[in-house]
Amino acid sequence: MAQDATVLTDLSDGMLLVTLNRPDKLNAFNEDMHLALRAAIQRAHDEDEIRCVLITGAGRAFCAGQDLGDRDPRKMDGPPDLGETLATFYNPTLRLIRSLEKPIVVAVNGVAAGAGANIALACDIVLAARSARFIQAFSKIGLTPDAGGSFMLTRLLGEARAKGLALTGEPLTAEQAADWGLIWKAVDDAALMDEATALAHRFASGPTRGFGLTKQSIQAASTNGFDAQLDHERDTQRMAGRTADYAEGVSAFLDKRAPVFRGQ
Ligand code: T3D
Repeated sequence: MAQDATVLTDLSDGMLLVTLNRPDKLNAFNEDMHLALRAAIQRAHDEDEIRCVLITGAGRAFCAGQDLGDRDPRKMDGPPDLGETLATFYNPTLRLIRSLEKPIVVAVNGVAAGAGANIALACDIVLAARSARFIQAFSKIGLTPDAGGSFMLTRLLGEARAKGLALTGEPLTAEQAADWGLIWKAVDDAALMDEATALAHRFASGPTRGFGLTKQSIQAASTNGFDAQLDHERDTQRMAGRTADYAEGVSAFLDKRAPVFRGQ
């Protein structure tokens, strides 16, 4: 693993650890880090051996969103086309995260601002250090929530809290984020990585295809009506019922032993 890379990856026992690695810039996104994160998530799509992803940040922050040094208006000919940068850099990664048929755990080790906060929120299980803060920093620089933030905040919190966070740009503590249902859990700083790693390893030895279908089903529920969702459950359960891991789970229960899931 190249220690100077903007994203570090390490695969162990089915878990791909992905570390955003620009600590001097609070892991803000430059183009290189965008491409490296995307490549890491694409790898998780492509390799059967990877059964869970854990994302965290190097140093004291999780991610401060876009590197604003790359957006200095005094060094540009005219206003940038930020729609183009979203389409080129952020949105493909967000789509890869949401469509990955394997769990993604995030350990938010420090401040998560702008797109950094929203990338974390797009993942499946968000654990955050008690000292971490979630900041919809966009309004402070005249922008609007991106990286899926307008979608996730509104669905997870409702319009009142989504607008409150987006318009004020006030930091939300990890504890408050957990109380509001924005994240899974706030964890003592010293325990964060151990807890996140244990959870990710647990997922990495679980019924991977069932997990993938569960993600799909819960994500579909935010746009489906009740009838459509019942049909969706019928279809996903049909697929889950045909997996080897389902047969193993039921056999293990009947044999009164622990199941050995192979992700098949
Ligand atoms: O542009 C597009 O393509 C559209 C997409 C946009 C997506 C977005 O994410 S827009 C939002 C961009 N992010 C921000 O506006 C957050 C900016 N950062 C902050 O507000 C603060 O740094 C934090 C609240 C995150 C943390 O504050 P604090 O006091 O803990 O740290 P600090 O002193 O402000 O930052 C430490 C260093 O990191 C500092 O560098 P220095 O002085 O030590 O050399 C600071 O400049 C650097 N840094 C922090 N955030 C960024 C950054 N450098 C570049 N870009 C950053 N986003």
